[in-house]
This record gives sequence, C-alpha cells and structure tokens, in this order.
Amino acid sequence: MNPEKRYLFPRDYMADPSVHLFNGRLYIYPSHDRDCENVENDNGDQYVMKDMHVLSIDGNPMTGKVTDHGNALDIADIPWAGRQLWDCDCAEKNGKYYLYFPLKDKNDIFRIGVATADRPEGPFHALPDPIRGSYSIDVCVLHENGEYYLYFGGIWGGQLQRYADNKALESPRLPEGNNVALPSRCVRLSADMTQFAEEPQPIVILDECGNPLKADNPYRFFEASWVHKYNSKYYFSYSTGDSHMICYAVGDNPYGPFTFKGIILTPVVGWTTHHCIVEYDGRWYLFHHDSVPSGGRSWLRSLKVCELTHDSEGKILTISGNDSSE
Ligand code: FUB
Repeated sequence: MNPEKRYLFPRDYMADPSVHLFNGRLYIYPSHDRDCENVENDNGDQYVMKDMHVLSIDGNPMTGKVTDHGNALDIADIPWAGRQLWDCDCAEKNGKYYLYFPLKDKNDIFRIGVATADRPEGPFHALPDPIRGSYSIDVCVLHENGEYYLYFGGIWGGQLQRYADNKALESPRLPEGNNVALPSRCVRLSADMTQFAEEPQPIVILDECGNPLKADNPYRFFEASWVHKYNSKYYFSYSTGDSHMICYAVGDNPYGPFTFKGIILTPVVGWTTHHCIVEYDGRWYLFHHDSVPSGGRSWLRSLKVCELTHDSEGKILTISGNDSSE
C-alpha cells in the first residue's frame, strides 16, 4: 500500500528539499520556485530562483506545524552571482551552519557557493567567492566520523557534461548508448568547511554483475544526489532525470562504488523529481516535490513528505509518485 503523503507548505512553491535534524528539530533547505516568462527547455531556463527560505517542522513531519523562517539567502547579496539559485544543502560544525548552493556566475557557469550562519534557519552570509574548482549543481552533504563529504552533479542544464577529470572541456561530452553514464561526484570538505580538501571523485553505480550503468540505462544517474546511512551501509539515491524516477544504490563507504538496488519513487507530476531521506524519531521519511498544486507547471513545485520503509533485508519499498488518492 502506498504511504500517506503530506504537502508541507501549500502557501508557496518550493522544491528540491534537503532536510537535517539540528538541535532536535527538522530543518528544510528547499529551492524557492518563481513563475517565469521563459519557455520550458532542456537547459532548465525556467528555474529562475533568486532566493531561498529555510523551513522547520515542529516534531513529526507528517503532522507537525511548518514554520517559514523567511528569506535566508538572496542572490542580490552574493558578489559573484549571475542567475539561478538551485538546490542547497546545509551542514553544522562546531555550532556554525554552512549552506552550500549551486548558482550560475556572471559567465552563466554553475559554481558551488558557501554561506554561513550562527543558526540553522539563517540568515546566511555568502563568502565572496565560490569554492575553488567547483562546478555543476545539486549538492548534498554527508557528515560521517568527523568528516564532511559533499556530493554534487547534474547533467543537461546542470552542466556536468562540460567536465572530465574535474577540468572544463572545450565542448560538452555527454555519453550515449552503451557508453558508461556520467557519474555524480563526492569530495571531502576542508576542515574550515569552505573548500574542497581533495579532487572530487566519481560515484560509480554498478549493476548486479558489477558493470557500471550505461548511458542508455533508464536507471542511470542524472541529478539530485543524496546519501543516507542505514545498518552501516551507505545508500546513494538520485534522480534519473528524463526517465523521472528516484533510484538508489548501496555501498560500503561514502565514495562507493554503489550497487544499483531499485526504485524509491516512481514518476511524479512535473518533469523534475528530487528528494532527500531522513530519520526522525526512529522512522524514515522521504521528502520530495511534485507539480500537482500548480496544475502540472514543472517550474512551480510543491514540497511533500511521506514515510519510507526499509524491509528486513534493507531494501527500500517503492513509493508511487502519482497516487490518485492524494
Ligand atoms: O530546481 C532546479 C533543478 O530542478 C534542480 O537542481 C534539479 O534537481 C531539479 O529538481
């Protein structure tokens, strides 16, 4: 049976949730969607976000009151900003909060910026420059044994195809057919949380025979990396983009490799799908978005939550993205 779902914040359009438990309370770091005059295209020009708000939940995510803490970061205050503030994530270290955000610079190239705050709800103050050597989109941070790992990457409008071995290419190279799909990246952060501590590493997703997923595989990585730990295993989950699923793969350490396991969420209404997975009070929750409330306008998305179940073998039960009983 499909789990009950809840729209978290019907008052506004928000998407791409990253959720963390800070000081016993769940905080949501979403993208803040806006209406746009642009024609919808494969470059994502319709996602014209200019600021972000932090939300928090009083207790249980299925029932707790949701608070909007207001504007926490605005591109007007970011010196290197061009346009399009996309999916953010936040980490806490020694009582300070670090917000990681992809944003196009003045040359229309996505970089990853850092902003800091003394409280999880912000306001966040952006550092004057993006992370050196950063590129592409869709960040998530894993805190593990005192280290912080940043995952990032997204193809098409997310520009990942413009890079190989962490260097910009003269012209984009997007694998097709039987060639190995482009991987997400994982990089350990520096002790001060503001730079990469190493070269980003590719996140390889293997099939059950141990072969990397190919570009024509509908389950291959597209964008929206997230990692959670369950029973000592690392679960790397992601959006398959143009095949519109959230899938997952399991590995033994933060860098993988990860072995493909299955579908977490079938397609939702709207082109994009993007999620995170968080434990609260002994239960697991899937936060994601869809475009039902906006009548299917893909660039105006609404935040949702439902319970997620790992079975006795650690397999995640598939959730339907399009539940007619919603
Ligand atoms: O919100 C803009 C982009 O749409 C995100 O970066 C992708 O993950 C997709 O949700």
